Amino acid sequence: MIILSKQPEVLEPPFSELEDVITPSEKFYVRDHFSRPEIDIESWRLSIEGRIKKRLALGYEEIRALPTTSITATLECAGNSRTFLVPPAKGVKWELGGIGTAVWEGVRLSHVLDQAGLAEESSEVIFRGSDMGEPEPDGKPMPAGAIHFERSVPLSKAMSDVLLAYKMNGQELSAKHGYPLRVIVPGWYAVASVKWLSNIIVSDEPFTGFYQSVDYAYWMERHGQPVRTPITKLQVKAAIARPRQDEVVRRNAAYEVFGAAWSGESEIERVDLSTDGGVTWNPATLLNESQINTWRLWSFRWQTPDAPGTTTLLARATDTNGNTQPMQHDRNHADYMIHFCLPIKVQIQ
Ligand SMILES: Nc1nc2c(c(=O)[nH]1)N[C@H]1C(S)=C(S)[C@@H](COP(=O)(O)O)O[C@H]1N2
Ligand SMILES: [Mo]
Repeated sequence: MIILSKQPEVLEPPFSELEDVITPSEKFYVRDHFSRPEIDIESWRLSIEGRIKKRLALGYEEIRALPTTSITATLECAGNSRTFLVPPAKGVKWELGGIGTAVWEGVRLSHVLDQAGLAEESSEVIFRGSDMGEPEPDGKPMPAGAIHFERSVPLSKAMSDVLLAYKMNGQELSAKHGYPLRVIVPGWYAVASVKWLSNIIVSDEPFTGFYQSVDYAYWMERHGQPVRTPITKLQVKAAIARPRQDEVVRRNAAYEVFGAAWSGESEIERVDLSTDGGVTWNPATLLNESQINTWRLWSFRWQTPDAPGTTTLLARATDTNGNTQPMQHDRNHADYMIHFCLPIKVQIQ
């Protein structure tokens, strides 16, 4: 793994090592904001509170005894591919590896909320992690002191497909990925998938916590006015795993270009590839069956040019909702949601 930060720990695998739809857990990227919390499983409780009828405090064994559900979901950090931004952006210098797909097993959030009983005015569900600290100053307005890592989803999302996961790829969740329990919000940027979950707070108003409205938020234009908006759904995106950036490829040879494509709450319909910097495009072959909120691997057989030189490869995904990747980064997204067609430069020798 490439170490992007030691403390808090931020790791990404070399994306060029992509092989399968399911990312092995030890190759799954890690993004912490604070030092990892130490959890004593005997005294640990998941508290469900706020606009509910009955307050709950569930122990680990009680949660494991609830009905089990498994989902396959791709998680991507909202800052993934930040090194492609020109001029360079502040923040973690992700290349392509801030993404992975795992089988998550746990209990549906809706099941737990049903047990607690929702109050009529409930509209938002906030997740709090056990970890806390002071965010790194980066020019944004800072909270007054230490805060917990918190994120929310609207009640409609909470009741549809959100999972409280205790297993990843068939094994107990590791400390890195949120043991004993983490949220999985399928189809959303991974910031919403709170690790080391300790509290679920049902609220009757939109949540405005630091990681909801200041960080991991962007300016969206509504009626001509910029409105601070939380980052939610994954944007349609394809990434090239092979060749790597600056790879040297043989001229006049067949090269198997390989990568992945994904989109939030939608499915990948097609991936097109350009080997001439975006002048011409040809369809790539999609390899695995389409499954909601799971990436699709694709390949493209490239007959490399006769002459030595350099060229730029670009992949462009389109989803079943008709969304396709832009050629340029949307400046309103600042240094997040980086999903324009990412240029991979190669040398031909
Ligand atoms: N409690 C807590 N949850 C968290 C975070 C965190 O720092 N603390 N990081 C978030 C972000 S920004 C990402 S991208 C994912 C990373 O999940 P992973 O480390 O399992 O890959 O967790 C999210 N959940
Ligand atoms: Mo992230």
